[in-house]
Amino acid sequence: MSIRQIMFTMLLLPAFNITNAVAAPVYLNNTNISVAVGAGTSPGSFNNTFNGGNTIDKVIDAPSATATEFHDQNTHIWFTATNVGGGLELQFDFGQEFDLRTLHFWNYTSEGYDVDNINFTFFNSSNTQVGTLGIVPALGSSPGILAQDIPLAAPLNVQFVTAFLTGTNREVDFQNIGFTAEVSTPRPTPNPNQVPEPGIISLLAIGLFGTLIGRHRFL
Ligand SMILES: [Ca+2]
Ligand SMILES: [Ca+2]
Repeated sequence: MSIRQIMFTMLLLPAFNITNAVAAPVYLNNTNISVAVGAGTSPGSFNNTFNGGNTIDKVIDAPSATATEFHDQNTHIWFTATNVGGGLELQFDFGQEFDLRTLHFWNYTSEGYDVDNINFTFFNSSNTQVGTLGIVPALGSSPGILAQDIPLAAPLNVQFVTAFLTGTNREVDFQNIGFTAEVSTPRPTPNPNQVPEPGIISLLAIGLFGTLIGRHRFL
C-alpha cells in the first residue's frame, strides 16, 4: 500500500465514525415503545376509555407525528379525577435510551374536557432522573385533531418517562402523546487514563503522516 493509499484509508475512518454518530429521528409509538397506567394515578373514573376491550395503548396508537385523529372511543382517553388536583399518571418505557427532540400532544377540542396541565419526568436506563418539563397544552384542532408539536430542550439518554395529566375541572380527555427522538449514542465518562478511541487514533495518524510528507517534500 502506497503512502497515498494509506492516507486515503486514514481519512475515511473518521468520516465513517462521524456518519455513524448521526442517528435518524424516529417517531415513538405502539410499534416500538410501551405505556402503562401509573400507580400515581389519583382516585377517579376511566369512563368509557376501556370499553370494547380497548387498552391504554390508545395513548400511543398514532401512526405518525402528523397523523389526524377523530374523537371516538376507539382512540381517545377519558379520565375524571374524584378531586381537583387529581390526575392520570402514565409511564412510558422506550426499551432503550433516546435523545428526545419533539413532544407531540393531541388534546381534546374544548375546555370542558381537555387536558390543562402535564408534568413530565424523564429518566435514563438506570432510572436516574435526567429532566422535568411542565406544559400547558393547547386545545386540539377540530374536527380532525392534529398534534401540537413542542420542541424539547434535548432531554438526553431518556428511557423512561412519567407523565401526570390534570384538568382544572378534574376532566382529562386527549387522543395521544408522542415523541420524536434519536437513539442515544454512548457517552462514556472521560477517563484520563483511557486509551484513545480509534477515531482519535486516526486523526493522530493523519497528523503524523502530514508531518512526514511535509518533511519528505523538503528533502
Ligand atoms: Ca389515540
Ligand atoms: Ca379543561
